Amino acid sequence: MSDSKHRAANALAPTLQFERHDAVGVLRLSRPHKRNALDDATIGGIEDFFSGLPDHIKAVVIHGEGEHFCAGLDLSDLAERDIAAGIAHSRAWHRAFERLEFGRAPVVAVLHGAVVGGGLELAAACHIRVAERSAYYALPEGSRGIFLGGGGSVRLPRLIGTARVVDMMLTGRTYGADEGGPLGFSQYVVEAGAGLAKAIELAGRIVGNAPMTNFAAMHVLPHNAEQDRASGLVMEALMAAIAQADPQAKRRLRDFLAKRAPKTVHR
Ligand code: 1HE
Repeated sequence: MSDSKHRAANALAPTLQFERHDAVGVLRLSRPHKRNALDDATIGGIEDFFSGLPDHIKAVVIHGEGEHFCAGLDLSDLAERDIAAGIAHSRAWHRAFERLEFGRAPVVAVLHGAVVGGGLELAAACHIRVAERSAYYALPEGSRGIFLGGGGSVRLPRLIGTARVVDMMLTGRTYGADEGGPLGFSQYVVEAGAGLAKAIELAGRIVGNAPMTNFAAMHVLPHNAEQDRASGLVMEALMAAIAQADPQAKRRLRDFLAKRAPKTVHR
């Protein structure tokens, strides 16, 4: 085990576990007796994990231990919090999930069982979501008398549409994995128990990309979706020129022209 892996493993919160598959890091929410509810220590642990990601980890898979991905905010943390503490709490979630979303390594989430409240907010911050057929999505905040606080009011409407988020909050509507896939909750739907292997396979493909391409997909695409058209096109031109000037891109293009690279086929 390298020093950097030691550091990453040692720094982990007790409710998280880390395992390495070559250049893919697998982070497990590991609090199954509380259905992986996110307490302050776990949120801090997620922030620390993504802040200190060792250089040799090029993609991350995140999944949950037990029958559920994540039951959202640990409600026992909330009972006595005042307004100032509530704002600080929400901002801590924002920091952790921003580290995840705008870090160096793309993140693939494996969703199963409950993906609810803050668990759905965590999933929404990931770049790719693989849902097992048991996954279901809900925002119980409405019935608990609270509101989204982990960036969900910003990310979820962009993912599944504002009207759907409003409905989930107001009426407690839930979506299953199969209906959720085409609506944008996940990009993949797989059989029960197949999610982790699928996510590791996808992360392996991500690791095989040129790092500059992964950077552009993670950082430039979401930015361009939000800025005005003219700025987006300028940003695209700059990013395209930077990416193609990278030695990795040059090598990959030469490989294709020399018929050493795979063709683009539908699979
Ligand atoms: C919890 C939590 C939690 C379980 N905080 N302790 N999230 C929710 O409103 C979802 C609340 N949880 C549930 O609806 C259910 O627990 C589940 C459907 C996820 C799972 O049901 P089940 O039957 O498998 O487990 P359980 O028996 O309900 O729970 C097992 C234990 O986990 C139990 O504790 P125990 O000490 O009695 O064994 C539960 O109390 C505990 N537990 N979920 C604390 N969430 C940044 S703002 C985000 C705002 C939100 O996320 S609001 C949504 C909160």
